[in-house]
Amino acid sequence: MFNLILFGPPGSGKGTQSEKLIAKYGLKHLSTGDLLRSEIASQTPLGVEAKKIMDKGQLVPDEVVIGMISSALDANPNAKGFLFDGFPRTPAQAEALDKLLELKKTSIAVMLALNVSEEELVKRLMKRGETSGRSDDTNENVIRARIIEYRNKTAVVADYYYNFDKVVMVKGEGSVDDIFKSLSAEIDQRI
Ligand code: B4P
Repeated sequence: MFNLILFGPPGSGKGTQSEKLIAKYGLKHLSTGDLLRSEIASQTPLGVEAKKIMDKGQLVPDEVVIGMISSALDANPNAKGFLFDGFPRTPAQAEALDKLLELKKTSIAVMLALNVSEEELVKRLMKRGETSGRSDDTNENVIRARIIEYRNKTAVVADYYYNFDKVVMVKGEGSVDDIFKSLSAEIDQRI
């Protein structure tokens, strides 16, 4: 089993690159953002609560997203491997993920971390907001709040994986295809 984390700030290209990587490598895509948005679309109690938090640009509580990931892992016993997109976003989520994978006798092979400047992130998310219908993409203040939340709570997750020598930084600016080639080269060395 090959498990990888695609890491980076909001708008760094995680969702964009994940689509291409799962098609190439046959991994199961687990995006906590997508899982939360599907709860919102179905108007479940979890979705109603999550929307209030996401609309402020804040992180949903750890126990909620860890529970969602745990269920998704159980629901895919025959997966070749998992691509985690937007998860883990806190050290507590990273520790929980390690434990869940250990129970399944597997682990994270690598964290690929996309590096993008803040101004480029804001530009991309504002542009996506014109068409995506995502309420967290339309307001610059909310976008900046998400980036601050990333700096304060999420960036440190990379340190957790640095301790295990599992982090590779990848340039996240340039064309989608060039970034995809760089990510693929790193995966090909390890898969
Ligand atoms: P996510 O759904 O994870 O959303 P994101 O970080 O905004 O998007 P992503 O990084 O995937 O977007 P992409 O770059 O592909 O999270 C949304 C919210 O959910 C969070 O704020 C939080 O509230 C909550 N949440 C999710 N996971 C959580 C967790 N684990 N714990 C707690 N809360 C959680 O795309 C951005 C845009 O850039 C696109 O329009 C794309 O077309 C464009 N783009 C991509 N690559 C480009 C390139 N190379 N050049 C130009 N544009 C590019």
